Amino acid sequence: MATAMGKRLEGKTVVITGASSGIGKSTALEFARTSPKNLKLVVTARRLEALQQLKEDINKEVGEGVKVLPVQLDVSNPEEVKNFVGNLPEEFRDINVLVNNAGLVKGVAKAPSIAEQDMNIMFATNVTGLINMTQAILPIFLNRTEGSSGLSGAGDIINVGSIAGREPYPGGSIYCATKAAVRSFTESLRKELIATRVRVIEIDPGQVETEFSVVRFYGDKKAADKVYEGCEPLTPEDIAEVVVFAAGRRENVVVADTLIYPNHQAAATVMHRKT
Ligand code: NDP
Ligand code: 8X3
Repeated sequence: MATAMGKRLEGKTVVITGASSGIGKSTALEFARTSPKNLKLVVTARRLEALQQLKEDINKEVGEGVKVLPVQLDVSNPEEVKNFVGNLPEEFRDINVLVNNAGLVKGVAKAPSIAEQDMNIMFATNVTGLINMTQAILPIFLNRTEGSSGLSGAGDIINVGSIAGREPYPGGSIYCATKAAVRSFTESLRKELIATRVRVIEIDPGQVETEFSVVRFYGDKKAADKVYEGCEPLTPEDIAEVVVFAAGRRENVVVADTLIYPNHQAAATVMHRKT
């Protein structure tokens, strides 16, 4: 029997950015597991092969009730984002949920030694990419008339921020600034959309073990592994469960803002490690 959450998600179309790995990939799987009978998932990222594998994994696990569409999309490319909705097959265009998850960090350099290229890619992906995706999909939400509330519009924008957006730390100035920008944009947007049924949701994870640190250290897996030494980070599934929980609430409930730590963490820079 479907859970209340599963029923609420039934028939929806969900777009996830950054679904080739980590939190985005787990979020796609969690949506499929929660509402396996009738769901459409548009999974996007730059690595198409990983998305195709994800589609196979989902259909193997939950069957064909979940229609998965892998779409190669670089959110840092404004033209690709502009063409995204128009290029979707008709049956995937009536989007209900946008999970703005694609994001990355590059390096631990401090000013004045931060590489311009790293700065640009972080802003273009984490900030401009997220805003462009939101602007591309929001008109679909605003055109929707739903329910007896008298308010127009419906849909969920779920932005993956970070503890880094709340608490800047040395060696993360650009990444932290991008996530603070996400936080600020999200809060403005929620206020701008107050007369609609669109829900604007921010989910801020603490430390999660994904490819995030491997990307931060330019592919150096040893350096990445050190980040998690002596502690038990969150898994991407832990965050995926919260994303799906937020999307699966009754339409009048907005899980506006959530900070999720592993047990050993109490701030961006306060962590207990076993020695
Ligand atoms: P991963 O590196 O495992 O996943 C990042 C995803 O983003 C990948 O699927 C990657 O896909 C995608 N991505 C990166 N650049 C682009 C781009 N230009 N266009 C489209 N997709 C892109 O890391 P996480 O799962 O940890 O990261 C997901 C989100 O969670 C990020 O926004 C991150 O900032 C945030 N976060 C992570 C935390 C952590 O500790 N791991 C903590 C707090 C927040 P591809 O390379 O195929 O394009
Ligand atoms: C990722 C968390 O603290 O490594 O957003 O920047 S942190």
